[in-house]
Amino acid sequence: MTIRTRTQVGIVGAGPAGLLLSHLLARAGIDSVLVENRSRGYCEARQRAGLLEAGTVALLRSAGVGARLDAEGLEHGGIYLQFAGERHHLDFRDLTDRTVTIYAQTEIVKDLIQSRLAAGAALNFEVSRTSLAELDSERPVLRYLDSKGEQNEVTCDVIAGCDGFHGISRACVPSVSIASRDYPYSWLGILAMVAPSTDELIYSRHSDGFALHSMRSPKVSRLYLQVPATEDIANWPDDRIWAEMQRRLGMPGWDLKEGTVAEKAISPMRSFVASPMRYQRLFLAGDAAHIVPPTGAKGLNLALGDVALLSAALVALLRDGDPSLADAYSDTCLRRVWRATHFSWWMTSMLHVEPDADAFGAQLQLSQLRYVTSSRAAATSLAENYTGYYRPPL
Ligand code: RFL
Ligand code: PHB
Repeated sequence: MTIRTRTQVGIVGAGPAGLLLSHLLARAGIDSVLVENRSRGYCEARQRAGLLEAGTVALLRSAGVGARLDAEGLEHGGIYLQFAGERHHLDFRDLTDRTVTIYAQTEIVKDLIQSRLAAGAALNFEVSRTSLAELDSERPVLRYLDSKGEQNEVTCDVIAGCDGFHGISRACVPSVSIASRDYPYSWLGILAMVAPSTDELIYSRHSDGFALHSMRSPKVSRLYLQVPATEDIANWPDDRIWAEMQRRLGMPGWDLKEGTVAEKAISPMRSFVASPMRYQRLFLAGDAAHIVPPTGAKGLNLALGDVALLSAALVALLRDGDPSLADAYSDTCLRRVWRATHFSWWMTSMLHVEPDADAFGAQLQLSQLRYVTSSRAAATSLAENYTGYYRPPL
């Protein structure tokens, strides 16, 4: 037997994009049904992003889900860029009057799930066989098997594909066009149970490869190492990871504290943009439409920025009968996405060692690093992109 229901917006995916969209729509009186193929526990534990632009912080605050972020987030006024044995500070407050905030994606997801469930929202975890149909009709359909194995069919006004890079929604946009780059390296990321050894993030270009010292809280550090694209995590016992971190991040007179490695994983690096981000009554948002390498810390910020635009567009469309924002949605998002795509590619290219690097490539990177740490104009350009060139609408 098929369970048939009706909603205004069918949302695929309980990542930050899908969850914030369902929250913003509910605040405007629009109902939604959200389906997610993983468990709630899995979504709340998946280690990913950690750095929020100023505009993203303002967006979460204005959406009424900023209380724990305000209490626990770590506000940073800059970053360190390290290369050729020197560590330089870029002061974002001075350069742009803006800051960034460390607050883990896992915490945003927990805050949003809690707030949605407290409001009685329909969040369906552990679904399977999600599929979309009748997208070019007035009533697109979302089908899935629920966690009990029952067939469900939800008739919607609109469907939002917030199902990440490996989801099903993007393939439902006919003649979608893809622009992408794969990078010849990956990031090995660890979560370490040790207080951060730095007050602000350190991005280090070392001749053995890139390293990043980030953090999650005053007691937990998050660190990354550039490794070959095809690297196997089995080749990286904890003592090898720490030895490499010490080599790539070390500076005379500065101590990198080591601790228990609670988690480690390797992620590939890719730039990918799908366009358009809409087909009739299907709208894509977040990683379902675009991904960036993590060097610029843009992925989560772009995903939340997309749904800020999308929720405003859907409220205008479904409540007021005004299609203008929905019609502009894809172009508006893609302008922001391409700015972040360029910035992320540029940061990545400046800081990573190419497997076939020659002296010419290495000297260009060093020259660029010297330029952004000595020219106020160049530093300001980095700072305004890093802290968020486009702000999401509030
Ligand atoms: P998500 O988070 O991937 O969520 C998509 C959800 O959809 C579900 N799903 C389905 N559900 C039902 N049916 C199906 N057929 C489905 N297929 C998939 C998935 O299970 C999942 O729950 O996408 P969303 O919401 O667009 O959010 C995007 C962000 O997660 C991503 O951009 C960031 O994590 C990227 N990122 C960073 N972004 C930043 O802004 N700042 C950072 O500091 C930062 N660091 C990072 C990162 C990503 C990383 N990795 C692992 C890729 C660091 C790393 C290491
Ligand atoms: C993180 O804390 O996970 C993080 C921070 C900055 C980046 C990438 C990842 O550029």
